Amino acid sequence: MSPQRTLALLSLTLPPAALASGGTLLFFDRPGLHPIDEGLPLGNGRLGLLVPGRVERDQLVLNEDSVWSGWANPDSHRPEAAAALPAIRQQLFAGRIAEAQELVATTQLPRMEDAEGRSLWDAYGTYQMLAHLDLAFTHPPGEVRGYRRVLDLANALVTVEYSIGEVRYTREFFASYPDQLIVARFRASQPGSVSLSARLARPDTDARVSTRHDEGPPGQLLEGHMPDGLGGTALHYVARLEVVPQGGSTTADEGSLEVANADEVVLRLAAATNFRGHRHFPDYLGGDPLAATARTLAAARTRPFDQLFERHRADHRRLFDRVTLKLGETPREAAERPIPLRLEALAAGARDPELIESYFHFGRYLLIASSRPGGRAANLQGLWAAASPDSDNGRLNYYTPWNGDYHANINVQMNYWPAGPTGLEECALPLLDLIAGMAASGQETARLQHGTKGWTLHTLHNLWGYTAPGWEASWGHFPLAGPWMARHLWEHYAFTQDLAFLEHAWPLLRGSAEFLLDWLVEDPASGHLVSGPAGSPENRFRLPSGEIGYFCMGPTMDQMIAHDLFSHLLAAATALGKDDPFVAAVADARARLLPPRIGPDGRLLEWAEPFEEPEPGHRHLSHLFGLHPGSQISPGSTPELAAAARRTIEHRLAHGGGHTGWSRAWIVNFRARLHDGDEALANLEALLAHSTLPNLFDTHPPFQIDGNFGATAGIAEMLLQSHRPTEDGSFLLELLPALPQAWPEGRVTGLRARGGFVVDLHWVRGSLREARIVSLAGRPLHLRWGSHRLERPTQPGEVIPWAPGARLP
Ligand code: FUC
Repeated sequence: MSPQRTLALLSLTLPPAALASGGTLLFFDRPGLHPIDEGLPLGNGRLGLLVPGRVERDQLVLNEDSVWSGWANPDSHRPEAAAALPAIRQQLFAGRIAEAQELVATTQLPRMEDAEGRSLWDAYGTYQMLAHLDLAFTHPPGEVRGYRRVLDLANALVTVEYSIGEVRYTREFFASYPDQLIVARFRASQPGSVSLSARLARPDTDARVSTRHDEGPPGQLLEGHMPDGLGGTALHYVARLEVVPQGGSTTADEGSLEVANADEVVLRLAAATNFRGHRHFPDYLGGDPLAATARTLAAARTRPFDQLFERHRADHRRLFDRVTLKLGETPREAAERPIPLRLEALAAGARDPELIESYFHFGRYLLIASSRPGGRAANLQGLWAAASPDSDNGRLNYYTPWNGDYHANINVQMNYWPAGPTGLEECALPLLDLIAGMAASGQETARLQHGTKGWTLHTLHNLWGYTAPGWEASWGHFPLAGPWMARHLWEHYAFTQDLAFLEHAWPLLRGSAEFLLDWLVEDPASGHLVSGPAGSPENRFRLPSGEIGYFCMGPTMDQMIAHDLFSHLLAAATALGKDDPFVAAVADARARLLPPRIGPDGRLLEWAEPFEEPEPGHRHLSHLFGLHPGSQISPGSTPELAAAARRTIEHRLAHGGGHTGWSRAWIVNFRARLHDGDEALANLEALLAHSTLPNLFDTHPPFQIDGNFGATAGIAEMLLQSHRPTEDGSFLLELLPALPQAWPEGRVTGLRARGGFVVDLHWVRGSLREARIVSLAGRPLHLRWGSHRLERPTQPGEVIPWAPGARLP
């Protein structure tokens, strides 16, 4: 905003229609300064936009989810790694941890430079924003009044409105999946009042921007190639903008597109790269993004704005409207305040159940916006990255925190926790593509690095199929990331009951189990099968000598992941009627796994022994994997382990745990699985109070989207759980298992349970008033609410009402 213009921050009251929208409108009363922290996100699963909404000069951030630097690195594996494994294992079994770690460091990790001196780090690359869309508006002189910015989650629409003089200005933005476009419209309450200039820019890079004079409306083309980190270039990216004014005059010069005194202006924006998809390992590039974007814009020219919007709205609502949620009433005056003020009030102790509804809807919205078939899986920032000026030289730095990659030791998995429970399994399809890609390159990691069959990866994964260990042992070496990813194949089947999908996924599940069977070794002391050399993601322990260790044989998380994958493989084999020696070998191996153990202080052991912890409040709670997302531990089936899990959480929290957004979100899920409803809510509120940016994005810090998704799943887990398998191949549906006292009355519709059930719940005074279950697949139904149970067969499509608590006082 220019200095001569002061923004009158009027406190606006939303119109009654907005209040009735059930927590799906996010309201802000001022523009954003920082695009990531305050911009309003839009996305069609592939293209993303952040709208700060500044009045005079706005800088929108445009993303395309395959915009990555770097390239596949053929030297990331260590051919000598497998041969060193027996020695490392022997040292670890003998307690010679320092020695073993030394050997891990010298034999198991990639070299940071290849023979030609090229850096591994540069070749790994980074996800980055595509471009800025710079907009400059010309207004008559006068004060800005009545500013509001709204993200309408139900319609996936951002609007910015303000008045200057007698004129009310409106901007609308959406990102369309059906038309693969970003669309904006600028209007004013008086004719001839829209004057703006628009410009695509990718500063401090070699991107070329040119004004187009070919067919169609005036437009701009931005294109360039990403550095491959090996001295050349790789990915080809393209963005095309066109401007369609009504009335007024338009000038298109090489700098920008200018429209003066129009009644209305529509912008259409297409973008693409030549990345062909994760499954195309190692031939990732192909196709012509110049032609593809030209085709996209040409197709859109046949549709007026309203039609483009209607097609977008219908597509979005088909997914978004599947779930409704009512957790309570926030006092009207509080509910009408802008989101940042509501977050502040919550941090000061106010209860705001409608803000939690909004946060839940926002999580579902973000998954729809960042993960749709045809696009990439949601990365660490979903798909919203923004370059920012480097403090040293002021040039734009395109690095995205943690490379904006796929971290597979909690983060990318957490992104997909809400998909099944909140009715968005289609949005998990890009993840299933990603897993197929991981398996393709991860076969090399299994063979070259570990000397095993099957496939796996470690902590890091980029667009170029990186599956070798990361470059530091303490965080980068995590061979059980593969089986953890593979659990999502089973989850997709569990929610959808799509047997054809399971058949298709079987080779990947089997490949993951093959890796495990080769990787696990017998502990000479106990005879159990253990994983190792292995750590507990990113955590460390202290040896009696004072030395810091990370590796042991049989850390709890690895054992639990192996148990989980083997269990899913066996369930899949039953569902598919597969009964062969391989399946028998998996059953045998599962029975021999070192089980979870409780340490002398009543907590679950994280490593092979109760080592001292230098950081007792560590953000990862890896050894609780069996409680969530796994199902090895539950209060009903393993009460002692569940009690140990509770003590583990309390110990972490007492030492400052839960301080990153995703860590806090995971704790919400743990507490829900332990049926500790009040504690689940307390952690959810802590997440909103301490780890949430003004635009509701989760912050690590900085922005990391996993916490949004993890907490959305956590809210669903408080209301419905279905992780416990039953003997007849179905699942136990636990209704309202972790309802906090602060939500005595509420309603949820459209939650999904494993086994193919749609669940609506209505509760009053903390008691289930009525449940309505739709059985999509005809699986046996096992319902539980408190001590009440219902067990019965079902038919596909059958609707089952249940009102066990109706007679309760
Ligand atoms: C994991 C975490 C970090 C961070 C990074 C992206 O490795 O340990 O806290 O979230 O991923």
